Amino acid sequence: MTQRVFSAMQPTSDSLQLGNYLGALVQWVALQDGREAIYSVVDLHALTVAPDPATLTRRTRATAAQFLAAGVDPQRSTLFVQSHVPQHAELTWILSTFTGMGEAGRMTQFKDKSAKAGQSGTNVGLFTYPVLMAADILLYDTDVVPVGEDQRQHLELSRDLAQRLNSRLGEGTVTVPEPHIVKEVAKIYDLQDPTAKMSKSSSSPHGVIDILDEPQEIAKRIRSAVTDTETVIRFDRGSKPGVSNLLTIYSAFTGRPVDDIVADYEGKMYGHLKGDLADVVVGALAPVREATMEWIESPEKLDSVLAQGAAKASVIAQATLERIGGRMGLLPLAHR
Ligand code: AQP
Repeated sequence: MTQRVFSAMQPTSDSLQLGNYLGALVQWVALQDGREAIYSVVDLHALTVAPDPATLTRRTRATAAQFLAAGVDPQRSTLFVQSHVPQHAELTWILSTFTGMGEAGRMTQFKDKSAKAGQSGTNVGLFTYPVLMAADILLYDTDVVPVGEDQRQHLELSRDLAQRLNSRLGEGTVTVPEPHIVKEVAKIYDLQDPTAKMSKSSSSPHGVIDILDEPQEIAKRIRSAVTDTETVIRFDRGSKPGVSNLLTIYSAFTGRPVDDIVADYEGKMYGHLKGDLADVVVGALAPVREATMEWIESPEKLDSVLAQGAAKASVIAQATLERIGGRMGLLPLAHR
């Protein structure tokens, strides 16, 4: 049987950052070959940060536009907005009754984000966020989930919940998903703080490359990336996190092994590496930026792609929800 792939991103920014692009989106595009792919802009997840309404709407379209611009093909794959398929919220409720308070409380993303926001700024949605993510994945009987390393723990919870459903409600209730994490680009680090992951919601924008940034801005951020006081270009995540991050990005865009790149830069200065990397990144992102703008300038066309995607996704989602509800004893709605 054809494997089914599902993955999603939150519309929490006008532009995806380089980690979203290399850690996830590039894999999404590749996984469309020979598999059935379903990709979503998860706007319900983004509500956990209480976005301004107009901003959320704009970012939802902009995020979908970037998926399409990067190569998600709506002829081959299903692309939809999470809130257009209400079964996500329904399954979340069901799954929350299978989730222990303890296991939800152990999620490091919740611990980090709630520590930053403080008790008054932390909503219940942030706590149940991984349950909604599990619902996203399990609704589609997903075999494979391409994500970055930062999402591994959430995916583990989705797997535990799938196994729990199958053991309580009977084998075959849902498919147990497998992660697809590409080791080399599993984590792209902040250019100013290369021990922290690059993130859309980073406290300082200087360490983040937004894929829609102007070329000069991208070049500037790469040139001012934090390195170290040595002058040798080599890959060593422990003692040279900044240089190693630059090498990872270089390798991801050129498809060349890190060792080959290191060999090319023997005896050269960090400035050479940064200058060349800026050219590589700017060159690779220019067509994505251009195609994104074209989609954003045609909102009707974009909304129509998303509506078709939601219609396709709903059919699968409803079948799964009815199967789970039926096995739990929820009374099926009689046909009149
Ligand atoms: N730095 C990263 N390196 C590799 N992969 C990354 N991803 C995110 N940052 C990196 C992957 O991108 C996808 C986006 O997921 P998301 O939009 O649900 O949010 P996230 O993981 O929390 O990403 P951000 O950019 O840090 O968003 P905010 O700041 O809004 O929380 C996922 O597949 C993720 O693994």
